[in-house]
Amino acid sequence: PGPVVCVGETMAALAPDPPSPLQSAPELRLSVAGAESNVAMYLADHGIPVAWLSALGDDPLGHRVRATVAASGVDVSYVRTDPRRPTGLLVKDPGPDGTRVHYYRRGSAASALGPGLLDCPALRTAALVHLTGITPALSASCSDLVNRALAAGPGGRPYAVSFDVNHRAALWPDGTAPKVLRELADRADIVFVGLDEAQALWGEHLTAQAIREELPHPRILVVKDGANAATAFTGEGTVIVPAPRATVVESVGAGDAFAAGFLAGLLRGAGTTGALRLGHITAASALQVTGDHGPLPDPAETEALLALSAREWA
Ligand code: KDG
Repeated sequence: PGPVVCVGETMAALAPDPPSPLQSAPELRLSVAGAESNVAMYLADHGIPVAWLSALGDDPLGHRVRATVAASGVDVSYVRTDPRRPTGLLVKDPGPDGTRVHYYRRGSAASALGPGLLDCPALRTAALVHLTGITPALSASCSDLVNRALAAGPGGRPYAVSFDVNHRAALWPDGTAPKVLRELADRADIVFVGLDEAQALWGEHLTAQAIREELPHPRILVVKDGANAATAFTGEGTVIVPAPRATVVESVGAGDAFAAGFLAGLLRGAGTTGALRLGHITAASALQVTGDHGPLPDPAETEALLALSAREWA
């Protein structure tokens, strides 16, 4: 297959280190945060050719983001540099009730992206385009970009689209997220959504099966239930793979890692069960680190995990 193309904003990220409330934290760690570039970096770790499409400011943080994503083996040659707009920033505020995220991204370089990005040559050979529900919330032009990427002409789309719902409540102050994200997700080929995320968006008591009824069209729908299991609904039926026990240092980035593992599994022909397992294995790498991107197990260990019988895995 041609390479995967991940499209979306990546920001510089600041977080108190060690974790403590921002108001009094003595030191902050600078890193990089972006759901789609996280997916790209994990795909590259799995040996899948992948490009990341976005825009960054012509500023030191933008240069740092570009270099960090490139260092993971992702093709960043199509990332635009916008001389007039800054790179976005995310600041984490860990507190007793979890970590709150503060965004400084309005008017960022990536928020000015629009449907014109889809003329990028990288998309001519792409087998799969990965998008998330973050992008349509960034600006009207970003929303147009996602809508256009999901539009199917008479002959269908030239590439498959995967879409991670990635509901970020802070980005949807007008309350339109449930409707917009359901409509977008239902037009994608492959969809990832968290059980709790779907319940917050579309109904507190939804089961995985009921979420499938909300999103009947995607060829593959993956409903992730955190440390319990992930369920894939496909044309051939429903597959549930329990999550292996994992050490949890910080869960941010685990959803992106799961998506990358699942997509890598599909692209390698591992089948639905193998793809779900590779999703869990990759998510476990993200759970073990405070940043979004942790090291994968070595390939031999991964192969051994994929070869386990269902009973040995669970
Ligand atoms: O997906 C994990 C974070 O890196 C991600 O949430 C940051 O892209 C991000 C966003 O917009 O919140």
